[in-house]
Amino acid sequence: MSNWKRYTITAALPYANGPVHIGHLAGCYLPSDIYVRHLRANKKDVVFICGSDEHGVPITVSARREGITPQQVVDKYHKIMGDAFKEFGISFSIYSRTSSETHKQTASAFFRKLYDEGKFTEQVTDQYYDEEAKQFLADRYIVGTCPVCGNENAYGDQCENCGSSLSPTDLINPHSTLSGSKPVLRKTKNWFLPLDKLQPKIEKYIDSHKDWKVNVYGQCKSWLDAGDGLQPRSMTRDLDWGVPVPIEGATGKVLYVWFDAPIGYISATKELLPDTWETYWKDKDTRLIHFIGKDNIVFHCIIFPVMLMEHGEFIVADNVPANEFLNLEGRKLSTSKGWAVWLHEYLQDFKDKQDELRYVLTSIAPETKDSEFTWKDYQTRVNSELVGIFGNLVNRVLVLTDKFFDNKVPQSSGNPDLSAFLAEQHKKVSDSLENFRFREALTEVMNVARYGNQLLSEKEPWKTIKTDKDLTAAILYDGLQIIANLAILCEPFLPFTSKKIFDMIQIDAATLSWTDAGRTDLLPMGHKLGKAALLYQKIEDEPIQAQVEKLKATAQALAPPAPAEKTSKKMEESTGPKAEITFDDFAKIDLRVGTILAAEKVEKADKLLKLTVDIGYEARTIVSGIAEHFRPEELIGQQVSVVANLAPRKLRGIESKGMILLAEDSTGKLIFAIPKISTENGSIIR
Ligand code: B3M
Ligand code: ZN
Repeated sequence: MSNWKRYTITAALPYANGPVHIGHLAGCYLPSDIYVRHLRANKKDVVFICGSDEHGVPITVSARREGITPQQVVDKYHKIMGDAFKEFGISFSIYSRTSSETHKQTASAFFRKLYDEGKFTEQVTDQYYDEEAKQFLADRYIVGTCPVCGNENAYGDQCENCGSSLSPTDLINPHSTLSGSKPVLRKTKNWFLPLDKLQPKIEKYIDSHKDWKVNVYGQCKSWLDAGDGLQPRSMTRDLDWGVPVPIEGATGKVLYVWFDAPIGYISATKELLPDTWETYWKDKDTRLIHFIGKDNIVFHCIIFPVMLMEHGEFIVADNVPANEFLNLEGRKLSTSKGWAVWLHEYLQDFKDKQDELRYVLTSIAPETKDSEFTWKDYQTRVNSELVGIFGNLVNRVLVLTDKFFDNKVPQSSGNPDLSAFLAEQHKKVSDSLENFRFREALTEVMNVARYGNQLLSEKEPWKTIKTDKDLTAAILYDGLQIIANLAILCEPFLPFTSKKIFDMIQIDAATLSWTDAGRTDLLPMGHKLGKAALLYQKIEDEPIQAQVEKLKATAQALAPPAPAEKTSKKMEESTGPKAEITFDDFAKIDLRVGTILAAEKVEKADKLLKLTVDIGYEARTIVSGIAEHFRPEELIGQQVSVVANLAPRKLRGIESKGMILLAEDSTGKLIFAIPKISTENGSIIR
């Protein structure tokens, strides 16, 4: 194990706007807990830091939705999450929160130092402002019609119907969700971290970490190598929920949540160790590791390190072992769509089965690519692996020892094969853990249990007892040493199981450490054992079925219709009759026949094509959301019907003049709505 003096291990601070689900656990809380438990078993000096992320728009949006204050939202979820983590055995040294006073002071002082030293650039930009609510609007607070698909409830940053990523000024007919009024653009000043200028510094840092997981290193590189490289990023926001910007002339502004949240790691360490926290953040011999999910990579590998470097007093992360995503029953996990298994509910529904879930989630952890949790697979793994292999071994060894040797460790003259095997397994598990390969580590632990089962079925102590007591003693002696080894090796993964085994073999766990694994004399001869009890119970079909049904019911109650249903619903709406209009209304529309002369993709917009259309009296640019339906080259020469007098609007910075008419059939296929016989460009349609 590498020679660091101490460790600061952080796990991403979950937003306190909803409970923790299995995706969070598999993504970062279980891997970090396993890693920390392994360090502690090696008697390392380690702090394990986490807490609730209580600022930012995610919180204020939830507050509005639930009709309570942001403070009530964070109080509610901070408690639910903290309690659930604890019950699940996630062994944080502290579970803090970013609304704490210590955090406010720490984050303000951090910002102030960078400000005083001239590390920020000031920039005035146009932002939407709600004149009735008297506040600037975060992207999520602006709703309007999606320029791509026509969804009337698209957000300022994204349309959830077609998935396009938008900026607020893309929206047609934007309005504020706070007051319903039409927002106006207003100038506002914010403080930016000039990531463009800092790029060389960041590159040097990333390049010195080619040892990072490929998914992490690769994502960092693609940010750095993107077209124009890194762009300045504002570290302040016009918002009323967060840490106030601690400088003059910044009333009504708070720190950007991604500025304050990672400083939360430091604040939490301060709260935990008021006198010695600095050694965990400033001493070069401390190894800092951030455990996160892949959506947080840029913040932990680029923005936070550069904040720390600019500050000057702190160490930066030596590793950021981010995981990919976990899917559930074939779909993406989603809090808002109710497609999730919530930890606090699992703990209620499956009493005392923490290790069962820890086992399954570690076995399928999305370490190198997205992976999938299904209830059926959960049941199978628990029944065939935990019950069938692990539990079965421990139980058989203890029951037979009780029966044949009065529950005392019998005599043996030693088994060099077993010593070699256990030493080898100990090394394998340790290596895998140190390299953040937790699935592999767990497999090697299970291989120890498999070996034990094989030993029993080959040597059959229940038969040999009739003819050879010494041989039987040697077999069970080996079996007992194997389960003592398992008690040590499984602890990072299955801490509840480990404790139960230690109780059954009547050994004080504190007297052994990780380095004792591999030994074949953990249990001395003659040592009196405790009472055997089953480690795991078989999981029947019924509770599994109940979970699947619960999942579907919650999702149905909460979620907007799934994409497929949505298309057909849209069809129904659009095929149903619309309200009557007058002839004069209709006559206002200038419909023309045109021909597409040129077509090209719009950069960074998956759905948009930029078209040049000849409408007889002129050729003009029309941006259309059809890129997923047609290749640009197949459109050249296509005749189309054009709404020629539609007010121009800007899409992705391109002025679009007019609209092309299309029909959508029941399968979602788009067909150009055009006169059947080709006509001259510019012909009026009426
Ligand atoms: N709360 C994002 C998230 O939950 C964010 C992590 C902060 S870590 C400093 O995905
Ligand atoms: Zn859309």
